[in-house]
Amino acid sequence: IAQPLNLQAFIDRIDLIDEQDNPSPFKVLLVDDSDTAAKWTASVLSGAGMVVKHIDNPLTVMPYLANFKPDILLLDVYMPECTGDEIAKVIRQTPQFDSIPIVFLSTETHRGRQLMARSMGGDDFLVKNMEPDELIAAVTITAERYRRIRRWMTRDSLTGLLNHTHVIEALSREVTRAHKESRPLSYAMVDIDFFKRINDQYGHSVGDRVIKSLSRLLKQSMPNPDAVGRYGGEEFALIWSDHTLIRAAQRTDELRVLFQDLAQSNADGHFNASFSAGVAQLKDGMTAQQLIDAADQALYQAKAAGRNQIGL
Ligand code: GH3
Ligand code: MG
Ligand code: MG
Ligand code: MG
Repeated sequence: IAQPLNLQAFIDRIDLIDEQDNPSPFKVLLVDDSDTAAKWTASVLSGAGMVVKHIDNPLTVMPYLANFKPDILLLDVYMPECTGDEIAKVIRQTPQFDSIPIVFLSTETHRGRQLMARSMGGDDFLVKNMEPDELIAAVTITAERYRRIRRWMTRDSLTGLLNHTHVIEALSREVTRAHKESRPLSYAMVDIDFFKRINDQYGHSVGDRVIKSLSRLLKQSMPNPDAVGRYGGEEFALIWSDHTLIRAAQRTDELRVLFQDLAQSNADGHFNASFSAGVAQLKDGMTAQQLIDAADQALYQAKAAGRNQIGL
């Protein structure tokens, strides 16, 4: 929604995004045929708090990218099985690994050879035997930058919650897991009541603040902050992993009570807002889309029955 430039509204927008929920240590996947070189690199980086996994055969890198999920890949260039740039080229052809930064770490000092390696998809080229501080800084800068980019790709810019695409992806993963492990899974669709009225009465920036206050509440109250997404404008998705329908409904109702009691402020004072939610539990053979549709139906019931309540 377009708004006139307003510095406070702009600052309000960034504070949620910059909030890093406990940044985890960087995971480094180190590919080097030399045990001695790898030991040194690993000890320097783990000394700086990073988690390092070393493999010596570049041909085995793919499963490690998928399972270890490194924040950064440190690649030697000259190895017996194939060169680091050959591996970089293969990795870059795999869309799911395109956002993993690749840093070469080699004895190669020839500029042309370094550039050739980088043209295969490398982000940086470090020459071995550098000072420990320099190595730590170079790895941190690149890993941090990519982590920020990934965050922007998956988050909603107003609230910092998972965006529409990524909350559905998270739900799909949970649906697969729930079917495989025969665990309960519930899903709630939350929608703020009479939100158009809030916008019309107090203006869109007050409306935005209401959305942000609910986002904060949901993020703080859910067991896992990545179980909450902004599904749409004033609609939120809650993934209740391992929750039966009744338990998920109870917990969503607790959130409803917390939200209705939150004082929302406008220019003249305070007002209260509320939400309705529809909750559904995954049944045998159901897809993520069918679960969302079931919750949507339940939400419709809650709205029709008078709002500020949970539909089942
Ligand atoms: P109901 O109780 O039936 O949900 O009524 P409602 O007014 O909330 O109905 P509806 O869901 O149709 O309206 C949602 C409104 O939310 C429409 C849109 O203008 C507004 N909206 C969507 N995204 C944003 C946003 O990011 N900021 C603000 N301020 N308003 C938004
Ligand atoms: Mg080597
Ligand atoms: Mg709506
Ligand atoms: Mg609404």
